[in-house]
Amino acid sequence: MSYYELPKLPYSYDALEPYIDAKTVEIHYTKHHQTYLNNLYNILKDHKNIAQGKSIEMLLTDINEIPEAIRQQIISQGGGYANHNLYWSILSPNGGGQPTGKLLQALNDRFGSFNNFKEELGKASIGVFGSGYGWLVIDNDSKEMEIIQTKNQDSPYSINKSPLVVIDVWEHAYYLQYQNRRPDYVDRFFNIINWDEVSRRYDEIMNK
Ligand code: MN3
Repeated sequence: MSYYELPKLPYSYDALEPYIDAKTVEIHYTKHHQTYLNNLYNILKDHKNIAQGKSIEMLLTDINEIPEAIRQQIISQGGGYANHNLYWSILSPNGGGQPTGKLLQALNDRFGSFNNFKEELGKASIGVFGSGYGWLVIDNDSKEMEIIQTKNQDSPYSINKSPLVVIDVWEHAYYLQYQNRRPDYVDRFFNIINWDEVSRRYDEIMNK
């Protein structure tokens, strides 16, 4: 199953400072993310046919085809792996600001303004009760943008949505630096969102 790999972090551990501290990035990536992948490997070890030729996104999209005995484990560990793949990829030390072009237009159309969008995604992320995520997604049927919350490691792919932006609000994502101040972490998260990458994803999803 060498096709499920830990994606290389596209920046150094300290690159996201002062918004996310180096120790948090290192532990989040080398321990939490890696552990989801390790656990996924262990589950699939005895079910090699399930993952044959399928990306993790495909596996989560067709989650009801997974045998019931291991379905929840795939949701948790496969979701944890996929959610973190996306999380690191949409962050950049050169991020922040606003997107441009079609994505900005779409955000303006859907949410009234970029600032309204920010406020709504922030509110949704801060408001997750317990561990989970705030997301900007595109519904695969309507192609409408939506802001949603998920719990634990549940994936938007499993509810027919394609993710654009993810804010991890598990405590492991911010506690070392922000302790209980989740709103501060979420607020500052917008300074490191890689809008070029999000725009690339937007075009890819809309052109599918
Ligand atoms: Mn996490």
